[in-house]
Amino acid sequence: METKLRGKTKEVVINTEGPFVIIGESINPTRRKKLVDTLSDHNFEYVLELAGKQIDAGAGILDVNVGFPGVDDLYLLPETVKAINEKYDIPLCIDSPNPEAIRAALKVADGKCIINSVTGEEKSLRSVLPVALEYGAAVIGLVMDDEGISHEPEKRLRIAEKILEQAVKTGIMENDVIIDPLVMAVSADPGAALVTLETIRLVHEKLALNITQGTSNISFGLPGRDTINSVFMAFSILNGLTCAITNPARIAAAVRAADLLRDRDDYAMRFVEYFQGGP
Ligand code: THG
Repeated sequence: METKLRGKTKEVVINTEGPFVIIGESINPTRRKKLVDTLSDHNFEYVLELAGKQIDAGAGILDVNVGFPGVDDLYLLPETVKAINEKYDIPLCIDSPNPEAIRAALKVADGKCIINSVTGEEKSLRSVLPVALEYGAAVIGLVMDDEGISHEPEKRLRIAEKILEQAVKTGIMENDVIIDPLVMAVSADPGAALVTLETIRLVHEKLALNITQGTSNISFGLPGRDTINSVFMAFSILNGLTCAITNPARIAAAVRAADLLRDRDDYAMRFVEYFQGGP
């Protein structure tokens, strides 16, 4: 299964049979005061710095989230997308709970983006899927619905099936649906990682779709976050994860090693290149 994305010219393929794709997480104002301050001033220099650093560290796609209290995302999301597109040729993952802000961003974005995200909630399906169709975007489906977030992998799978069914009914291609099994902090719920891992396995086995996750969510509130994130990433990849919203500077080495060990890196080219040119 291939999900093809594009920047201005550069194509990036998320492929269930191919190397893992890192979606850089850092353009996200949560606990980044400098990003809130600069974005509030409509100053995009820091966003561009975060974009450049993540690309250098191995991101193939960039997540773009400008959500903070009081933000005018209808204005700021498209402006941020424009600023990134002007400087970097890379596909974007438009991360917002507001379908109107997503639409405004897609209207000005280069190439083919990912919408992050739609859920199994009726209102979300109704408002987001037509936007994906209109702009030819791929879409991340979060496995939660009007009843909330289930602790049962089977139930999360059923929501993934529902999102896929509605997307296809809307006219979106099956390979443009990427499922997010939901990663919650293991510090708050000791079973959280196992539920996500089993959901990944089920979605991979039953639907064979591309699967993503917000990897760093797993380690909120704990020390040694990079270690937790890397081990969780390795387990997730083995179960069928094909891309992740995560921090490339801290996890690309583990990801390149996973590709190498799974015979998805001919002659260890990417692995060796990473360590020769890398940090
Ligand atoms: N699924 C989908 N989209 C998502 C998430 C998901 N988008 C947002 C989030 N979850 C993924 N992005 C992040 C970004 C940053 C962090 C975690 C998840 C993070 N940041 C550091 C912190 O808060 O301590 C601070 C930044 C830093 O210094 O690196 O942990 O699950 N579809």
